[in-house]
Amino acid sequence: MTALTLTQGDITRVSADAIVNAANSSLLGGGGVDGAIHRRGGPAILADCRRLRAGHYGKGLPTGQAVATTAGELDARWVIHTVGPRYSQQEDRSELLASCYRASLRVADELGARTVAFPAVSAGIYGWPMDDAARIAVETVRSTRTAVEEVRFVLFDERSHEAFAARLRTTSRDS
Ligand code: AR6
Repeated sequence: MTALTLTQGDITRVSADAIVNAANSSLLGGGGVDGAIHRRGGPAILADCRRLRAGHYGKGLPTGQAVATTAGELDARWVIHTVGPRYSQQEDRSELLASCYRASLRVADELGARTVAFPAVSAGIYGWPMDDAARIAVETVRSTRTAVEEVRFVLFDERSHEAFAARLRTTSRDS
């Protein structure tokens, strides 16, 4: 069974087999956690992303999908880039957000990653309400079959850490 753990802090300081990036379709960097990962991980990550754009992902990485690159100078073997949906009040995009977690774990399994660190995908610049983002993250990881032994949610601040902690307390293991 996969252990779900929580840490408050900067995901670029975490040690894990794979660190998940809340990227955008371009794969060419941005703000938030994406900017932090490229800054601390160094240019090797962007070089890999450019290769992906020149090859299979010429049109970019679609929302809800995931792809791996080197982790550069981060304390990890891979960065798994996933593209979360922008929050919309008009349209329910929860399935796309759940897909980010499933697709990232699928890539992690393909790589043989045993420990994977996730940020709160879509809950920053893409505007997803934190409590709902936490619910989708926890429910999806709990219900996904994976060989990953530990999924660690790394939350930047106390408020997001508490949202995930509350969700871990209330979501039953077999949901
Ligand atoms: N470690 C952990 N969590 C972080 C860090 C960090 N170093 N930095 C920010 N967060 P966001 P999104 C939290 O905006 O909403 C980028 O420009 C942050 O507080 O990084 O999926 C991309 O290129 C929030 O709770 O990602 C896309 O264009 C969570 O990580 C767009 O932003 C996600 O916030 C993606 O937006």
